[in-house]
Amino acid sequence: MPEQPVAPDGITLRAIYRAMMLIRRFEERVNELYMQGRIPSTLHLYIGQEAVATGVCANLTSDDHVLSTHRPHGHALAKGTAPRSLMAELMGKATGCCKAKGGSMHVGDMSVGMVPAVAIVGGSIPIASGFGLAAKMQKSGAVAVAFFGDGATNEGAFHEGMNLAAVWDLPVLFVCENNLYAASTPFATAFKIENIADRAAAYGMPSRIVDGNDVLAVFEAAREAIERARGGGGPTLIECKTYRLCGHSRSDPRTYRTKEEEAEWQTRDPIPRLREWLIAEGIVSGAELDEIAAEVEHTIDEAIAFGEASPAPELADLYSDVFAGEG
Ligand SMILES: Cc1ncc(C[n+]2csc(CCOP(=O)(O)OP(=O)(O)O)c2C)c(N)n1
Ligand SMILES: [Mg+2]
Repeated sequence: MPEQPVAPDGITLRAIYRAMMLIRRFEERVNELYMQGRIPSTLHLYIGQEAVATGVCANLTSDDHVLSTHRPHGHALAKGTAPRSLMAELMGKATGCCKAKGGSMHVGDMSVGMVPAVAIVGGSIPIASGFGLAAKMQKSGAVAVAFFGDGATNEGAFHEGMNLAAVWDLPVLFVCENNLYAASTPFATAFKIENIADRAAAYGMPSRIVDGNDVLAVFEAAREAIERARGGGGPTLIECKTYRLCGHSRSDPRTYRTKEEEAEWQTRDPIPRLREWLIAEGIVSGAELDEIAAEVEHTIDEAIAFGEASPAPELADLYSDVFAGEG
């Protein structure tokens, strides 16, 4: 039996499977609720990319910080945000993780190190370097992780954030989720290079390319980079090659990609892939994985019931938690 990866807080392969299932089913249910008008605003779903958030965050503790994007639900859940408070936030309820002031694109929970997400493409990258600088100055031993898409690496903020982290040897992990599209723009029309990881050399930073649909490959690459960062060895760029199996946001007809391409990536779906491997290696039985899935479903049912039963925010709280030192 292969050795089970064990993260700082004892996360095992079962927990990794559970985390991926939670993200997948949470978002599938959220999408249904959205279509029924029970969730306002808009949604950018993470379906297909679950192995990235899960594999990276399994190496983190709540003292480490995660910076996310307009597509943050998976990062938030993987970092330990409670499903019920995330669901309530998406529903715009006072019990939400940001008391309804965040909504889908700004979810976060500082108590678990999930910094409220930044929906400006590339915007989270220099902020991660700022968290890394704070950790270095405070000698806290914490790391900061920035998740971002391929499109973000063509923003100036990517250059600034990467360069500062490199010259100051900051404990930061830059995780590019290259899902081959920035909204409807295909990778090949926006890049003259094949691998975004190549850009790390321009900052004197090590890099890795991993199969972003293989959670164990992501886990191992992140573990190595995070160990180096914690030991004072500076930042790393990890490029995870992946694919979003859903549309970019609400009502995306996906005319910019072919049905054949989608079908091909469907065969590489990270969740059935892990399931089949766990069963084939005799690590976890199919029946036990089904039990995990049922337990996940129960957690989501409970989160939906909690969100729906929760009150809307009070008008009197409109300005609370908005300015430091007030409300
Ligand atoms: C600075 C900025 N420009 C444009 C947008 C609109 N926008 C939102 S998501 C997105 C595509 C981002 O692509 P990528 O970084 O590859 O992330 P993905 O959506 O693929 O996860 C764009 C252009 C934005 N939010 N911020
Ligand atoms: Mg993209």
